[in-house]
Amino acid sequence: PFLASLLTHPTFIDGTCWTTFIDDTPELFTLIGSQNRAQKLLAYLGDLAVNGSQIKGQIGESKFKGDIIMPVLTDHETGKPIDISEPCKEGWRKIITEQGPEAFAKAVRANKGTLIMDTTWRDAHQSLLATRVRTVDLCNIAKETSYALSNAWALENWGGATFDVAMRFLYEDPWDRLRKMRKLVPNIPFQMLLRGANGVAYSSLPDNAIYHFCDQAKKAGMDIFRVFDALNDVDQLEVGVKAVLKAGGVCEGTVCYSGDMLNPKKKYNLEYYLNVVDKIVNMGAHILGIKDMAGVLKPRAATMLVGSIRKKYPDLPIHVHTHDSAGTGVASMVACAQAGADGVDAATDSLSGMTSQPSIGAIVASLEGSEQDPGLDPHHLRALDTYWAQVRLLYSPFEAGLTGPDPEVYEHEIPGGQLTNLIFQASQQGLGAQWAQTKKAYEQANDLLGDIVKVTPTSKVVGDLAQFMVSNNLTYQETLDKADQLDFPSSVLEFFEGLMGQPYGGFPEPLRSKALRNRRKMDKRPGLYLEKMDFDAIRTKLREQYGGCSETDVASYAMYPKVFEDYKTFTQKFGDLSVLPTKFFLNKPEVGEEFNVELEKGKVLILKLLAIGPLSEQTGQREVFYEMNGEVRQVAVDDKH
Ligand code: 3PY
Ligand code: ZN
Repeated sequence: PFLASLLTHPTFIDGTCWTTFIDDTPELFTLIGSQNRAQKLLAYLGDLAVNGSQIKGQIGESKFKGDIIMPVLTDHETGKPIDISEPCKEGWRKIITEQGPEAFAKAVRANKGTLIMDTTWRDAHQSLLATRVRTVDLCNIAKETSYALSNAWALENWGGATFDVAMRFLYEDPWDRLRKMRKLVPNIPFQMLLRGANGVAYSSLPDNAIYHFCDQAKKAGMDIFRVFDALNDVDQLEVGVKAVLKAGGVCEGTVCYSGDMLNPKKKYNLEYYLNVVDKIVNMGAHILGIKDMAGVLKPRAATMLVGSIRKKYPDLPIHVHTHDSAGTGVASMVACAQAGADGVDAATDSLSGMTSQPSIGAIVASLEGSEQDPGLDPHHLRALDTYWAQVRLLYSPFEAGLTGPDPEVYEHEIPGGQLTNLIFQASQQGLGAQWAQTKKAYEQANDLLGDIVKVTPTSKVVGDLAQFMVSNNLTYQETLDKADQLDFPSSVLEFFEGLMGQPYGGFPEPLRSKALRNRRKMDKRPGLYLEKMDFDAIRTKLREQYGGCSETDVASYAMYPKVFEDYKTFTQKFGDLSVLPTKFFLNKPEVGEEFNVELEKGKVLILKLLAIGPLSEQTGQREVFYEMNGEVRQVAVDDKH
């Protein structure tokens, strides 16, 4: 019917030239666009109906497939619902946009209470749900969040694994996510996690790629950049810090906490940390971050570490991050607050605990009425959490099946997100019994590598070596003895080459040389060896390949060339799936079930699965019939069973 209407359109019939035709009849071309998009969407939905979800890491279907009930925030005084038709305007971001990063740093330092950064939009789901929470589910609660968390330090909502996973597994543009969130939450600062000279990738990139990335991120709406280096290599860290400062962002220069500084037998002690902090301060970071990625910062150590830094640097804002793996997260964050931290991290209750951040409700309750009271309304927090409780069930196919705290983390020191992944992998491969062995191997692998700081990407190095030892049945001693013959995982070799920077105390020898054999050894930061990234060449390539590209596409390609190309190939076939409600992204629709997809504002498709045809022996395909806005549409789908 569309083609018929096009061919019989008077302008078409009388042969007026095409450009005038496009200008004069834009409605027809929006129609072409949405027809095209609708057809692509149908290709995905047809595939889903026949084969089920193909999303990597998904096991089974969502536990909850109902309609999400949205929370209503009420005003305490009037008892009436708060009008959220427009996002809230009050919040800490105003200081950043109106007065700049230094003013923000001063203001959070001068603030009496301890502020909370909510990590629900990044680290919480990275740690519990394999980073799979989609843009639509973040945006759907964004306006309520802008009110309930208007006094928060920030929302951590980007960076870390979200960048890679958005494109690789969710077929979403991470920049598009950022821009959408920004529109809906103009008042609360956004904070991201930047892996220093690695950007948001897994090993070092040329310096100009980091500068380009930070500049684009700042322009797209990012405010605060938590910059860390996985080895606390300050040369590596400095690349990120400088790039953030140049872009005009708030720079949270971060030291990663490892081991147990109260244990005199351990490698990293107070003196070590204070030394790294001195260097971060000298780089000109606005804020000091302490990143306890494994959740091994016990309350007494927290008091000593934060207290010592506070004493040495009375004006330096301190922001602490932890994971609740051992169950001590609330106690540690309370200790940090009492010792003088200006901000601590927490996650919405339903996405908190264990490998995620400690519960926001629990921290707020613990500090309530004290000098450190974070100034958040517990009723509003709980209202928000009713949303997240439902969303967690929607994403149940990505649960790792964690059952409780793991105090053994003090020995193996596996970071939160990785701990979830490793547990998940062990249970998937039926290696439940081997899990204990993997944890032990992780500890040994860490020792073999010289007791390094472990967080992305170095945590992957230790994890890969541990799995290598388990699967090849290698003891600690055998790994050392046979190192010159073993085929080590590539991440281990990259680490030994120096591609992730220099570990404190140097590389372990003779293991490094034995493992590397003839490979290069870099003894300075890798950026000094890498060629500048040629951005003009990338722009030309992407334009030729895709008929156009944005500067944020260029940044995505610079971080993850292959992942970006795969993502583009996918969207060319299936369109932009970020508009599809998660229920119908992850689960087979029921025959006869009607649902809506808003392709763009005001352009809604009403869809219903009508039938799935029989398998054709010749083609191996099935016809799938959907009703789309009242018309029957069919799509041929390969049956992958
Ligand atoms: C990341 O780099 O993704 C992390 O979350 C490190 O903790
Ligand atoms: Zn974390």
